Amino acid sequence: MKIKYDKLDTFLEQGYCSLGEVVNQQKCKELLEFIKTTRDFERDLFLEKEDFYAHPQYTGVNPCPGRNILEGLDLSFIEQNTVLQSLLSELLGEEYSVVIKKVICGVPKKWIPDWVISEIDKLPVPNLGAFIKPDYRDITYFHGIDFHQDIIDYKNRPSDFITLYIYLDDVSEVDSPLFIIPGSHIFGATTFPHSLIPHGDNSNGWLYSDRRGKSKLLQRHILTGSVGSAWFWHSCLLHGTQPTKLSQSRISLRYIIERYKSSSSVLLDYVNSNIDGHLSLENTRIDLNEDGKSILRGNIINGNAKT
Ligand SMILES: O=C(O)CCC(=O)C(=O)O
Ligand SMILES: [Fe+2]
Repeated sequence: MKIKYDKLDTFLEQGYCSLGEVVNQQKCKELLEFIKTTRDFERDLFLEKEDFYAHPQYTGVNPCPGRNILEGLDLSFIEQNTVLQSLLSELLGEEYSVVIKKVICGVPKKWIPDWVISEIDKLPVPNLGAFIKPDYRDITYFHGIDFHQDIIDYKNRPSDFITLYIYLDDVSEVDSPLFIIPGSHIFGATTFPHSLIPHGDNSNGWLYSDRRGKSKLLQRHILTGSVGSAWFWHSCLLHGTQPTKLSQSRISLRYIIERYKSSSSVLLDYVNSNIDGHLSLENTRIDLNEDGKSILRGNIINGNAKT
């Protein structure tokens, strides 16, 4: 396969692309400062316990049209970035489009009330949205998240999109960096929680099985980087984070970007043609009940999954 941009080599082979500090750092810092002025992150995010238990609501608690802090902001420093535009055009076709963009906040334990800590204890997806005051649900809040594929949110949708992730903070190993598992897109979409068994002496090796007879030994990779660093990955690439051990947040931007539906074959189609598995699933996860509440405990990335 002949490609214009060498940077896309790793996407072809490993399902992700590391862009380095591609986004204007000053603009990222300004955006971060703005986000931080919109609320008291440390003391005012969470509902009162009584209010939550009066009407527990687990779905519809993430940013959506009409409730998204990024709506109305000028993000041309990202969306018109020429490097990003060139790479995304080659991968997805020139008329790619943004499905959703949002701010993600990794919340430190210190900010979370004790009753919420008990609710999310050992959950595979500790999305805090249910416990956040409605006005502040224009951001997604996590306290770590187990290894998953972003297609988890898109049942019955083909793998026709990528995730673009941009750090607005400097992120070192202790700031809850993202972990990705390069090459893990190769079995296509598999059901969450995934079959991942630690392998070897260090904590990098994982034996990944598609539960349909295929397995592969893969190495985890840690995405550390300074403000403005960006990556994008295939919708079936496994990734996650451990909760931050520090008392500060980690704020990032996350875009879902889809290939133009009717354009002729693009690079993503080629990558998909090499996938040995399903490109879409009817049921992407088995951890939630019909109210959207988690019914599973145990978290692979933190080493306390039930086996
Ligand atoms: O920022 C994080 O901690 C993980 C976010 C993530 O993987 C997602 O939103 O899909
Ligand atoms: Fe994700």
